[in-house]
Amino acid sequence: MVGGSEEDFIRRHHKHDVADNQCSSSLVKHIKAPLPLVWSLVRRFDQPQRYKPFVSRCIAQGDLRIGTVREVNVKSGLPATTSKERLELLDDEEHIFSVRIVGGDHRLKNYSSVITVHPETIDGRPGTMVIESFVVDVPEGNTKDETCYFVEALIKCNLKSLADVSEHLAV
Ligand code: A9S
Repeated sequence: MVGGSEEDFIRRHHKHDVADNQCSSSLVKHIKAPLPLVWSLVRRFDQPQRYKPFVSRCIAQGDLRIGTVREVNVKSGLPATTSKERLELLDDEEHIFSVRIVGGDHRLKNYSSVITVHPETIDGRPGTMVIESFVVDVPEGNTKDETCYFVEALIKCNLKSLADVSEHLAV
């Protein structure tokens, strides 16, 4: 369900140029924790494992500047072991975080994602709306739907974990 303001934010920050051989989608998560706490987790390009359940290890060369690259190792049981990712945008004013995958032994080619966080009130208390969108090539032998379903399932896990970690820290 995409509410009014969600659509506006998606239109403004989550536009991706989607080629014929690509798929793209966006997901929204409402978290019962204040924006600064949620953003402090999202913005740590060097430590995705703070909330991402599939990441076992991450090494980032350098600091959180545009162009910094991280080597992500993921847990066993997934269709990959490593992912090499570049920080594309980290805006601490607008709360926009963007990463592009530039390598790894997985099948997500030309994957890039944008996360924006927005303050909101949930049950009369400070909350955060997180919007994450992506665009990725559809691999040979897969359909757009299969690819979107696969990536959306992983992002849903990441956003659920981000909510759990944030709400646990917020008590
Ligand atoms: O981690 C993210 O933000 C999003 C995704 C889709 C990451 C996926 C992944 O790390 C696996 C979990 C290993 C699945 C990559 C890059 C490829 C996969 O096949």
